[in-house]
Amino acid sequence: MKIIGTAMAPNPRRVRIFLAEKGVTVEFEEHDLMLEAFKTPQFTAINPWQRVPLLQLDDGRTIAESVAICRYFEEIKPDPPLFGVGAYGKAAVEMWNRRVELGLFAAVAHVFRHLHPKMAHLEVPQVTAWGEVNKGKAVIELERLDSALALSRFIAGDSFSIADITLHVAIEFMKPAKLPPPAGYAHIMRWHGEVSARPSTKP
Ligand SMILES: N[C@@H](CCC(=O)N[C@@H](CS)C(=O)NCC(=O)O)C(=O)O
Repeated sequence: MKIIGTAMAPNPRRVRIFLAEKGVTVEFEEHDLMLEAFKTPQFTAINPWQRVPLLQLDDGRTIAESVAICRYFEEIKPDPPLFGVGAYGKAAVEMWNRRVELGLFAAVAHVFRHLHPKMAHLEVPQVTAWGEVNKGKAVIELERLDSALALSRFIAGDSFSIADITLHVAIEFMKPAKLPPPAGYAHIMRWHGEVSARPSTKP
């Protein structure tokens, strides 16, 4: 099996961190998304959405979407559990992962994709006003997340989970999106210091 992607792009990075936390090694086939590597007819044939990461199993079946790929490995290797434990724990991780993914991660991605000149050939059309609107949405999400992290060690409670991986990558994505670092959010900074010290999150 192999994972097709661009290693440092945010979504493939989420999967790489997840696998490092699991202690699972999977071949990574690197292509440069900036060179439109995922818009070719060959790649479009295996993923019409033209996005990565994409997990390709030995029998030829594929799984797209970062969370779905992580779910696959959670089922194969349940320890350490990164999708929560028990009814409440699993639901809490799902809730926080979706909140972060649909909230901060999406806002930062829209800022990057709609405002960064290097993305003009990939995000067609770039809508400057939408990029600008998402700067404000990112701030609202940061405020909410900071309040949540005042109450717990990790975003979904006492244990590290996939929701922390999504949040970590979203925060790191702010730099290439040219958003100011979240230095004013004390609880996010406390949490970010701890998560950044984990070997899995080293580039
Ligand atoms: N919802 C998807 C998003 C995947 C995605 O947007 N990947 C970006 C890289 S971070 C991509 O493939 N970009 C290629 C392009 O825009 O052409 C997931 O979670 O995997």
